[in-house]
Amino acid sequence: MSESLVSKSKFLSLVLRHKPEEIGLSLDAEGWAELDQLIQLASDKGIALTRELVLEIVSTSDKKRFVVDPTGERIRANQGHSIKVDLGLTPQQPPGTLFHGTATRFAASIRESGLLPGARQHVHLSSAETTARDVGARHGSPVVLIVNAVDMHRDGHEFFLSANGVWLANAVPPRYLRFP
Ligand code: HQG
Repeated sequence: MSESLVSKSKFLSLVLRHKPEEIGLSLDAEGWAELDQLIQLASDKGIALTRELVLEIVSTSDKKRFVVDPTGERIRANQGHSIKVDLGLTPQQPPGTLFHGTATRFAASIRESGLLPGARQHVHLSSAETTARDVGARHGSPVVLIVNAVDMHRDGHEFFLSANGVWLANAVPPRYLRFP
């Protein structure tokens, strides 16, 4: 993806996950925005978006961050929200083991309190260790924690799978975490 598309993709993440009010956009309860309205409000702020550009971002996003509904009228982020939206996800049985990448400087606090969603709606977990390492490296020197998802699920904790393959949990108590 070109640099200009990456910056437009980051803009979409900002307004569809965190701050729609920044451009006066409204999302419905399920996180959908009207695509035409989004394009208009963005251009009012000097961000040149067209339907074609948005569709290119949606289809080439490495993590499939966004989805356009079948009518082509609405767009939303698949996960990663800090604002409260109902993605309509149903609880799923997770793989036995999941991974969470974080920075080594957070490890002591995580040992103490477990994984907390912080600003986001969920804690993000990966089925692949390599993905988790990349996520952790965004924050600094990475460390990958192993989540005992089988026990956690058996004990009644819910797991959700986002449309783009990210495992989500409300929190992960310390007893289900293994540190390398
Ligand atoms: C850490 C990207 C101290 C947590 C990625 C993480 C992901 C704690 C940071 C998605 C803690 C939050 C999400 C505790 C958790 N004490 N630190 N008790 N509990 N943390 O960015 O998981 O590119 O909100 O380990 O691919 O890094 O945006 O979450 O380091 O899927 O599409 O607090 O963002 O996707 O950081 O990343 P974040 P994350 P996109």
